[in-house]
Parts: sequence; C-alpha cells; structure tokens
Amino acid sequence: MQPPVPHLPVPSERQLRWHDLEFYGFLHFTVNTFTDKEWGYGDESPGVFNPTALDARQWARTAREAGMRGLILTAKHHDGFCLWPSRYTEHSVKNCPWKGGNGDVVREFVDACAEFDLQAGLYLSPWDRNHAEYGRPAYVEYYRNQLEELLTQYGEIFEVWFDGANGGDGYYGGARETRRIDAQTYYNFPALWALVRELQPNAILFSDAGPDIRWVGNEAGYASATCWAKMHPGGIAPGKVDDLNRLGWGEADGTEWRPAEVDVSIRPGWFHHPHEAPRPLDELFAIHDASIGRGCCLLLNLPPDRRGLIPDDDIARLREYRAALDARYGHDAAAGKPAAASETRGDAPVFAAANVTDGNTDTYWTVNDDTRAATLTVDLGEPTRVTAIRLEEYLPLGQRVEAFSVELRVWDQWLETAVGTTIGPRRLLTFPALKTDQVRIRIHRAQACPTLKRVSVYTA
Ligand code: FUL
Repeated sequence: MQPPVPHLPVPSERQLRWHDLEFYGFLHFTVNTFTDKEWGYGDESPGVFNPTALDARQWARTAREAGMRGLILTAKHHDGFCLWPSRYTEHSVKNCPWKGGNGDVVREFVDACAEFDLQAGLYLSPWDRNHAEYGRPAYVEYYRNQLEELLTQYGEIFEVWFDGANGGDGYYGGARETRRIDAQTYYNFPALWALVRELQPNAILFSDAGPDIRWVGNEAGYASATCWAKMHPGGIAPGKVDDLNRLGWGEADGTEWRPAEVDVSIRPGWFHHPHEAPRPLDELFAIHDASIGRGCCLLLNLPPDRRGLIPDDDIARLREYRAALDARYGHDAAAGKPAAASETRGDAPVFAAANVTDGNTDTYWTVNDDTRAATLTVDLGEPTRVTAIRLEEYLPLGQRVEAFSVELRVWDQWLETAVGTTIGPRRLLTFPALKTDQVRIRIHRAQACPTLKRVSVYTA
C-alpha cells in the first residue's frame, strides 16, 4: 500500500529540523543595556559597553536548564554597535573598556552554546543608526560584509534573524537626520539570503515574511488559534493590520511552507532595564500554550543585565516555568496505549492507528485517499483524569486538517471537550479535567486524507 501523495506545500529538511526545536532563546544585549534604552540612536560611545562579569556560559546553562534547544544573540542591534571585532567598523567591542578592547561576545556566545549543546543563531540588524552610509548602496555592501564575517568565523549558525524595523531617524555618522528606505528593495534580500545559503546551508532564515519561517505578527507571545504553516509568497507591509493578521493565521491555501516563530520577551522590554521585572508564571504558561501549543516555535528573550548576566529573578522564574511544564506535560498517558480508528489506509498495518502512540515520530496513522473525516480512539485502559491533549500531523506529507474535536467517554457517551481547526506541527488543547478511559479525536474536515503521527494525553 502506497503512502498518500504529499499535499503541497511540504517543509524542507531544514524546516523539519527547525519544527523539532520548539523552544529557544533570544539574548538582547548591547550598548542599550548600559544606556537603559530599547533603541539606541547610534551615537553611543563604545566606551559605555562595560559588563563587569559577562559570562556566556551562564546564559547557555540557564537556557539549557529551561529546556531551550538554542539561543540567538543580537550581534548588532539598530544602534550599530558590534558585539564582535568586525574589520569593517570601529564601532564595536574593539573600542570598549570590556577586556581592554580584546573581547568578542559573539565568540564567547558560540563557544558557550557548543559546550551546553545548544544551537547558536545570530541577529544582525539591517537598520543601522550609526553608519554614515545607511540608506545608500555602500551600507548594503557593509551589511553583506558583516554577514559574511559572522557566517564564516563562528561555526555552524542555526538561524539568521533579519529584523523588520527599517529606517527612521538616527546618528548616521553625525548627520543626525531621518533616512527612509524601501525595505522591499534596498537591502536586496534575495542576494543576502543566497549568501546565507551558500555559507550556512543548514541555517533557517527568519524575516517578517520568511523565506524559511515567518514572524507571527505580534510581540505578545501569541499565535492565532487557527495557525497554518503555509503562506502565499510576497512581502509584508510594516504595520499593515491585514498583513499582521495574515502572519498570525497563515493561509489555508498558501503555496509556501512558512511556519511562524513567536518572539516575545520574558520582561516588558527586549533589553534589560533595572526597573523591570520578569513576567509572572501564568503569563509564561499562556505564552507556551499560545505559541508552542499552536504549532509555532517559541523564541523567548532573556536580556542580560549590566553585569553581562541573566538576572537571578529571571532564572528563578524560568525554573518555576520548567518545573510547571514538566509537571503538566512531562508524562504522556497515551504512550504505548492501544488505538483504533474508523478507517486505516488500505487496512495496512503500516498506517495503523497504533502509530500515534508508539513513540516513533516517523510512523503515522492515515486513511484512504478520498476520506476527509475520520475518528481515532486511544484506549487508556483505566479511568484517568484527563486535562489536556497534544496532536501532531505528519509534516512530510503536508498540513491537512482543517477542523477537529476531542471527545472523552463518560457513561458510554462521548462528551465533546475541545474543538479546534488547524493541527500542523502540533496542537495542544487544555480543558476542564474529566475522568475517562477513552479519548477520541474526531477529524471533521481536511484538505486531503488526514494524517496523525502522535497523540499525547496529559493528566496533571
Ligand atoms: C524588533 C526590534 O525593533 C526590537 O528592538 C527587537 O529587536 C525585536 C525582537 O524586533 O523589530
């Protein structure tokens, strides 16, 4: 029996690996940390950058303990200050007091990531409020040169983060004026992307509109409850509400595989400000369920302070968060349990319902080509207090499911306890606890015969 033909678009190998990361961290750190700003103007003296106890290993250890799989560092933010000794500018760590101008934050960062088995990614702001040539062709050349430095001198980079904030007022080498650019054409992004592909073929490219992953359209930590991993190609106009909505929802008939990354800070600001505090645990939990739980990856920002360390309060909050996540989602009551379906493709064991509980994410349940609605039941074997469920489609065959519900068996009835639209990479649904021995997934509608690779059931 042949597997279903892929329902296009399908993810690349690179995107498939990215989906598995689920959770990684952002580090916003630069002169702003010392000037108490969110956006530096570009006239900051490198002299202000003077962390007293910078320890990239502390960043990596914190991320690791929180369950993150990678970290992305702001090698250069909008103010233009470079955390590595770039040969193309003096506006960098070369001219700061930290380590007598001989330090390299990017180097310490990638080394720490390697030690703690984290993937390392970099943010290089296209907008540069320090550079005299910003807005003219010479700056684009400068940007390209810097990208090349970062992608050739620091080992494997898993993600390159192209920020969407573009142009405005700034120092610009002393001009102190407003410079507008056309973000769609000025940077020649296709050529920059080609450079990344050439130098780091495994790296994921993030920008508002992709090409590998898209922005989710807000910085609140929320994906839409309907969230397709697909989009139509084309640009995103900054601030245009229709476009932001499109980023949050994705597009059911999208022709490109372009899943959303949810970026949000553990604190109100992206950079550390002494008067701010980390978010409460319940907010972090809501962010988890609205990002990872809706099929996106979560990029959670942890801003180092003026010492160059992630503050104790943030570490304590992350520990609480990890412990609470493990308690709630650490044990899958469906693992290894029998499952049955209304239909199995060609009655072939290779596509059987039991594939969703076998712990192997290379196997999946599916049905015959013409089927669009079907049910799958997991038998928990004994009455179990069920509080949440996680579903995953088999992505190499594309995203298919459009509408589903979750039913729990009580008194021989099936009570509908949750309804949903998209599943995609994963869908987490929590609901009022109920004791049941059978959980049924009812797929109501799909774009092509549905697939599921895993069903997990949580009881805490
Ligand atoms: C935005 C930037 O303007 C913010 O400062 C921050 O870096 C955020 C992640 O992206 O576009």
